[in-house]
Amino acid sequence: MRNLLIGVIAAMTVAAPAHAVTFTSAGAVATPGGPADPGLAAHETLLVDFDHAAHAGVTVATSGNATLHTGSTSGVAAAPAGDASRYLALGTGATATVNFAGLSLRTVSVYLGSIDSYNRIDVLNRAGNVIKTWTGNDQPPHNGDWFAAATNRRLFMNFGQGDDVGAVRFSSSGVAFEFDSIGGTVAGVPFATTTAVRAVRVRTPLPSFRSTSTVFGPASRPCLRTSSIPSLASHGVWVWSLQLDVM
Ligand SMILES: [Ca+2]
Repeated sequence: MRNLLIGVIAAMTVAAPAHAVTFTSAGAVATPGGPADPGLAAHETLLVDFDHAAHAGVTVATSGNATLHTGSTSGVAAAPAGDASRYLALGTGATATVNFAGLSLRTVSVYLGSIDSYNRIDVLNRAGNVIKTWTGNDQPPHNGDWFAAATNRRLFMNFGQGDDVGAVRFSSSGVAFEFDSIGGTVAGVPFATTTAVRAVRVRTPLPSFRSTSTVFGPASRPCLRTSSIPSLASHGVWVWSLQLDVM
């Protein structure tokens, strides 16, 4: 067939807010003194450590049996592995809500001690709705071990701009949920974005070629019109498109 490639019409990039809260975690790291907090993520600032005043724009509100401890007391609270400072422990039915609605955080991380299946974290948007939940069941073996790297972990929460996150709420339905050292990415790092790339080529025999029009739009919308060509099949028109999403 005497086809002629008449053009790579265009390629373009569209950036849009991503809607996705994701969780990752890292177990306590080995040190000469025993397992210890892996530490804040890159770019994070310490927001709450229960030893000093919270970072500007951050408040912590508790309900029920939420108490500060230093060291471990069997049957009451176990310090997160390697944590000799003050930490917060939630008994059965207690909650602690860390509110940062004025900061537009990109990430939050927290060091969790002796993870149990009944420990829970809800991520709330500024309207107060729960948009993502983590529980101890998501992190086997969730057996409350005081020292194991598997049960003493830093949980990393990553937010998209479209999530509009305003708070993180900790709660427990058993004894206990212990945590410390809450960090967050306050500024300087862009939100994750969705990038859509589309490239379209049209090939048609020269005698029948008249014109084409191409319309680009977000990934969720049609991007190509070939209405000026009477029949795609009979004129050997083909379309190639590529969509690339980057989170
Ligand atoms: Ca502390």
